[in-house]
Parts: sequence; structure tokens; C-alpha cells
Amino acid sequence: MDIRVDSSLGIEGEPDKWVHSACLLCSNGCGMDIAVKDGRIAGVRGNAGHPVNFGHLGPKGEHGWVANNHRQRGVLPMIRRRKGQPMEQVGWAEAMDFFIDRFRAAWNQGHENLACYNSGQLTLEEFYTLAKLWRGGLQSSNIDGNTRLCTATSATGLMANFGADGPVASYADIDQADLLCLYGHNVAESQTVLWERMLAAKKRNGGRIIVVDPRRSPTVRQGADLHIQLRAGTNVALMNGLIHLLIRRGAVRMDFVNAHTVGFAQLQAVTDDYPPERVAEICGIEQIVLETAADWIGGTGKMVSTVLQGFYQSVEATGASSLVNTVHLLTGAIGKPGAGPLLMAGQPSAMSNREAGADGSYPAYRNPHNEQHMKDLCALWNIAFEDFHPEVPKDILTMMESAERGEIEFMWVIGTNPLVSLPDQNRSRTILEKLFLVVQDPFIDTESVALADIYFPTAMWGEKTGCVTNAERSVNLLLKAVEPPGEARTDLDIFIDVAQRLGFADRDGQPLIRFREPRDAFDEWRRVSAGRPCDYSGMSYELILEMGAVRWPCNARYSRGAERLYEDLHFWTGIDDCESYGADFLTGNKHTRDNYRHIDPAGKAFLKPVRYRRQPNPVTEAFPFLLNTGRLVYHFHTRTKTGRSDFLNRRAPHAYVEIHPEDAARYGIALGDTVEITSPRGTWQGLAMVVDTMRQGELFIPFHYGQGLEAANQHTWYARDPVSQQPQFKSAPVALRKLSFGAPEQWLLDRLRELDGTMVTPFAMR
Ligand SMILES: Nc1nc2c(c(=O)[nH]1)N[C@H]1C(S)=C(S)[C@@H](COP(=O)(O)OP(=O)(O)OC[C@H]3O[C@@H](n4cnc5c(=O)[nH]c(N)nc54)[C@H](O)[C@@H]3O)O[C@H]1N2
Ligand SMILES: Nc1nc2c(c(=O)[nH]1)N[C@H]1C(S)=C(S)[C@@H](COP(=O)(O)OP(=O)(O)OC[C@H]3O[C@@H](n4cnc5c(=O)[nH]c(N)nc54)[C@H](O)[C@@H]3O)O[C@H]1N2
Ligand code: SF4
Ligand SMILES: [Mo]
Repeated sequence: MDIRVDSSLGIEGEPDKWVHSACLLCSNGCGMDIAVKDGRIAGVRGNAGHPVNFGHLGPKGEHGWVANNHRQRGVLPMIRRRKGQPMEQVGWAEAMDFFIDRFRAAWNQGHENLACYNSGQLTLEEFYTLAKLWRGGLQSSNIDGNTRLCTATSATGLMANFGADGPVASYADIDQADLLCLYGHNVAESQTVLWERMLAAKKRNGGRIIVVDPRRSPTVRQGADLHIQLRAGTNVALMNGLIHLLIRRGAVRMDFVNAHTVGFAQLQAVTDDYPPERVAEICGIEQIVLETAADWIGGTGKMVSTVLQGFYQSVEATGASSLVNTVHLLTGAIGKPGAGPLLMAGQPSAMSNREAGADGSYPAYRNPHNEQHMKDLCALWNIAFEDFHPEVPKDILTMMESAERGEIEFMWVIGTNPLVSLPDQNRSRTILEKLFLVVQDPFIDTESVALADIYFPTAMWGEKTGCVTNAERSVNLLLKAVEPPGEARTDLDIFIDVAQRLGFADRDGQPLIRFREPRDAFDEWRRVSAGRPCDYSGMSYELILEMGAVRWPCNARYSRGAERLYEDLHFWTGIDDCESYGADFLTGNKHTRDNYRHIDPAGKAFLKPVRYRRQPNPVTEAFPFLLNTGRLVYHFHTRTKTGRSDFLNRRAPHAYVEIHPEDAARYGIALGDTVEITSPRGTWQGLAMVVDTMRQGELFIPFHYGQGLEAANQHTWYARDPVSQQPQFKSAPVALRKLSFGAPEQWLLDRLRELDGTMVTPFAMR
């Protein structure tokens, strides 16, 4: 990819200074500098020397910064003394006292009465501190991140084959690959700069791109050489069909498989049942499409596969994603330049949370069921192992179900907007309303803050220092450019304060958390991560500043970071190395250490079979459409940042639903009409986008639009993958009807042209 410095400045002339940072509006981690004028953020420019983006930025990266200066920033804490009363602004001392009182009162009923639900958007240093506070201090397993909705499956999918989390390939491999397979990944909208990099690689290498998606997405329109437009929810059948053909055609490298994997015979026994005729039928595709894909995949060793929400947000998420790794193992396309699976992250620092362990993981990919791993962690934290009871952390939906039954009464929400992003909004709202809810956020006007009993105002991107890992293990350093507004504090400061007020101490009676500054937290993290897959022991803030970004592992062996994992084809599967002893794909039942002794592949990778199972929610006569939800290029999540940029917002100010032209014709629906979508869980109303992106019988709504009638999560539900517990956001049966005629506004017409391929998204591709 060529160097091109994209920028946007809100001032005339030069800023007072430029401060080194990175974009926090997706997992790509584009390097950027922040312009500061008179103590305020005044713009950004891409970092030309950065190894991820070479100066390029996408629309969100270029225009999202205006959110920092918005008038709805929180400047003081707020409390609601009693449910039903209004929130009052108070000082930090009073808000903290209130927090600690209520925390202790709930804790007195047992620590399972408390829950923490955090983010994929804080810094590594903050996640590590929170993990230490909650796991080491409170010693509770009721902690999860919104990474559960996002990339929990990336972690479990990687563990299933390789023993530990850790994306295998990197963007350097994409540059060299001649085949890119995108599984449920609309990269042209979700990581625009990565898409530019993919297209540049394709052009340079004369390569090809396969996209697996039930939608003819902008990615398909702009760059696919083969589109596998499968029926929603049939990923496992497709993967089994591909593997079946690879085996049948002799495209499997048996020398590689025998030397570096276990489980081939069991895999083959299952994939034998997936001949192309059957798979074409299940997936609703032409057999020739499947055969072409198998030819291309079997015909190259230089293949990178990305996997994202079309695979993750489903009930067979871990199985389907693991089969992508399996395809790489079968063809030997791993551990060498230009080859490897890249199970993607989505949020800017979802990876950091998975590493640090404030979500479903334990710090540095330690295995909670491995006594030695937990003893090591206790020694590093200087806490007594005898009192430490590591459990597999509860996922957010399990915690919501507990709360629904009244078993959890206090929830601390940090850096996420669950009222909008959790499935089944109406059910989730009822549960959140019941809880004593603390919300910690830079903005006072999010949907979740409106339900809070305590609100803590925080600093955000540009107002604090810390590290963030992108989807391919590159660690960025984001420096503080300006002061946060009013009395907003960093999440790190709040965590340290809480740990101190709760009196969390180590076994010598010293404060459990002794550092104060991000740099000192980072130093402790280097020691805690040493020897584990995400090894930071050789990394420093200085090295990151020098290189732009550094990929972990960074240690004595890889002093400037590792481009790809597993070059020695030795995986983290040994019984004393692995992050998990594994789980059954269909039931989620966890294997014990004793079971594992019998299957310990001692460093070889697992090939694990998965059977296709029909979705739990087939359409019915009353609810004949399958609803798919996801992203569009101009907005980030629940729009707490991008919704404040006029530039971005006016290109997509409202929710709409993509409807196939023939379905629209049957219901008498035209572009711009208002339609209603119903399900047993709720009602959605919005504009009709009539476009042939969808398969007939399927609908798509962008999920960015908050509450009430525009919310996609009116219709999703708590069904989830049994292993990763990632919710099934991508298909729910619904009914459609027309409400009223409407003339399409200009933005809807423009969006139509982006979707039907007559216009390439401006500012995303230039
Ligand atoms: N513009 C923008 N970019 C973002 C974000 C954002 O909010 N806005 N968020 C970031 C985050 S946190 C994430 S997680 C990523 C997500 O990035 P993506 O995963 O690329 O985005 P989605 O739109 O959620 O889903 C991708 C595709 O999955 C397809 N899909 C649905 N069902 C199936 C299925 O059964 N099989 C297959 N194969 N595909 C299916 C959908 O049609 C959709 O096109 O984006 C990141 N980047
Ligand atoms: N239907 C449907 N639902 C989905 C999805 C889907 O595809 N379809 N995708 C899911 C996915 S992949 C994701 S990642 C989630 C995202 O869902 P959320 O996590 O709810 O989305 P955000 O809007 O990013 O919420 C982040 C919050 O953190 C705040 N914040 C930003 N920076 C900071 C900070 O430094 N400190 C603190 N304390 N707060 C900060 C923001 O203001 C915002 O309120 O949505 C999920 N929900
Ligand atoms: S691709 Fe992602 S990280 Fe890069 S500028 Fe766009 S939103 Fe930011
Ligand atoms: Mo995500």
C-alpha cells in the first residue's frame, strides 16, 4: 500500500502540536497524530510511517475526533439516590462514597451478587488493572467484556486448534498472499484501510478474493472474484463441504498433516457426509461455486483467511471458525510468509482485554483450570493461592439471566452501552432497570447512562496514555494529547481509587495495586505476560514509538516483535501450555485436565470435526423473514462518537432495512417507504432500502441506531454459541409490512448507490 497522509483539521493554520496516537474506531489500529490547538483536539492526520496504515485513514478515523469536544461530555459524577428519582450532579468524594457503600452492601450478600461488564475500548493498562482488581482483589468470576458480543469466538476458535488465543497471521502476510478468503467479514465497511491494503495486495500479486456472506455486501461489489452467497446460518456445512472437496481432490498435504496435527481421521469421518450436492442444497448455492472455491484454496499455499461477525455471531460460531483454521492446517498454509488464518478482532482494544483478562480470559492467556498457571499468577500478584478460586468467568448473558432471577443486584458497566448493544433490548432493559447500575462513560447522554444509579465521567481517547493491540497483534501507544473536560477521570485512576477504598491488599498487607501511572502498569504487565503467548517482556513505550507499532510476542527471541505466530509449527497445545482444555462444539461441555491427558497433542495442532445443525430459529409462516444485522461504514456501534460528527451522521442519519426487490414488490414496498418489522420480542420501524444485496427472504438492518423503534436489537435474542457464548445477532425470524409511502431523501439515494455498486463509498476508497 502506498503512503498517503489523510487528515482532517477543524482550524485554520497550524496546530500548536501533533501528538502520537492511533485510531480507536475499529480493530485495525491505524496510526495517527492528534492536532492540539489551545488545549483542545483540533483534528487528526494519518501517520505515514506507521506499519498498519501508512498514513491512510477511513471516514470514521478522519472524522470521529469531533466527539471529544462535544457538549454532552460528563464533567462531574451523578447519582440517583433512589430509583425513580432524578440524577443529581455531585463531587467525586460523594459519588465514590455512594459507590463503595452500595458495593459493600451488595458484597455482604456474597460476591456473586456483584458483576462487572466492561469493554473492548479501554487501554491494556486499564484492562490489566481491572482484571487485577476484580480477580485478584474481589476474587470474583462475575466479570466480562463486551468482547463477548464481539470476538469471544476469535479466542475460542483459536484455542480449539492451537491451544491458545492469538491471531496467527498478520497484515504482512496479506501483502504477500495470492488468495484472500473473507468469512463473514464486510471489510470494505468495517476496516476500510485494511480493505485498501487487501486490494493493493491483490493487484500487486495478481491474486483473488473469495467472500462468504449471505449479502452482496460492498466488499463483494468492490473486490470479490468469487462470492459464496450462502444461506444465513450455514457456515459449518459450507466449511465441511470445502474440506470434503480438498480431501477428495488430494489437495490435503498429508505430510504436513501427519507431522503437525492430530485428528485427521475423525475429521474425515465427518466431512465424508458433506458431498458437494448436499452442501449446495443446505447452503442454497450452486455446486460450481463451492468447487471453484475448493480449487482455488487447494491450489495455493499463499492464502490468508479473515473471519468475523458473519461467523462469530451465531450459534455454531466456534465450530465454524475453527474449521477455517483447519483448512489452513490441511493445506499447510500457516506459519510462513503470505499464509495463515486471521480470526479477526472488531473493537479497537478487544485484543487487549483478551490478553489482560478482564473479560472471559485470565491474564496472559493463563488457563484457570491449570493449577500451576494460577499459582504463577498468585505469585506475581503476591496473593495466597489457597484463597484464590479461579472459575471460568461468567459471560454477560449468563449474568443477565442471573440478574433476571435476582441473583445479581449490582452491576458496574464500563465503556459499553449495553442497552443498545445487547440482544433482545426489551428483555435487557427490564433486567438493567432492576439492577443497581453504575455506568462509567465519557458521555452523559447514552441510553445506558439514562438507566444508571451512579454515573462516573471519564477521560477518553486523546485524554490519556496507554496501549491498544490491533487485530494482528500490533501494539499501538496512544499518548495523552489534552486534559479531559471538567473533573472527568481516567478509567485507570478510577480503578486504582476503588481498589484502594475497598482495601484490596497483597499477602504482605501492601496495596494490591501499587502503580499509579500507565507506564508502571505496563511494566508490571511485561512481567505478568512473560513466557506466555502474548509475551510483552521485550516491549517498551520507546520501542513502540520508534517502530510505530510492535507485534507481540516481543521477547528475547523476537526482540522487535513477531510478524506471524507458529513459524516453528509448534503450537500451545501441550497440557501445561494450553489456555484451555477445550470444549465440545455442540454442547459446550468442558474437558477436564484428566480428559486432556489422553488427547494431549504435545505441540501439534488439533483438527476437530463439527456437524452442521439447523439454526434454532427457523422462519415460520407468521415470521417468514430472517433478519440479519451489522454495520455500515459511517457509524461506530451505538454512535456515541460517530453520531456526533455531522460529516458522518448526515450520510446515515437513520436506520433502514435492506429488502430484496422481489420481496419488496410482493409487499408493495418501494425505496423510502416506512416499514414495520415485528417479532415476538419487539417492533422496529424505519425506511425501506430496496436493493439486491439480500437473498430473498432475508433482511438486513444496521445495528447502530439506539433505542426504541429504530433498534435492531428489538428482535435478536439470548441464543448463543455454547463454547464462546457469543450471541446470535445475525439471524432472527421476523415479519415485514409496509406502513406508509415516503419519498427517499438524498442520503438514502446515495446509500443505495453505495450498496448497489454504482458508487464507491467516498472517503473510504480514494
Ligand atoms: N464502520 C464500522 N466499522 C466497524 C465497526 C462499526 O461499528 N462500524 N465495528 C467494529 C467491530 S467492534 C466489529 S466486531 C467489526 C465487525 O465487522 P464485520 O464482521 O465485517 O461486520 P458485520 O456487518 O457485523 O458483519 C459482517 C457480515 O456478516 C454477514 N453475515 C450475516 N450472517 C452470516 C452468515 O450466516 N454467514 C456468513 N458467512 N456471513 C454472515 C453479514 O451479511 C455482514 O455483511 O467491525 C469493526 N469495524
Ligand atoms: N444486533 C446487533 N447487535 C450487536 C452487534 C451486531 O452486529 N448486531 N455487534 C456487537 C458487537 S461486535 C459489539 S463490539 C457491540 C458494541 O456495543 P457497545 O460496546 O455497547 O458499543 P459502543 O457504542 O462502542 O459503546 C462503548 C461505550 O464506551 C464509551 N467509551 C468510549 N471510550 C471510553 C473510555 O475510554 N472509557 C470509558 N469508560 N468509556 C468509553 C462510549 O461513549 C460508549 O458509550 O455491539 C454488539 N451488538
Ligand atoms: S480502518 Fe479502523 S482504525 Fe483505521 S481509520 Fe478506519 S476506523 Fe480507524
Ligand atoms: Mo465488535
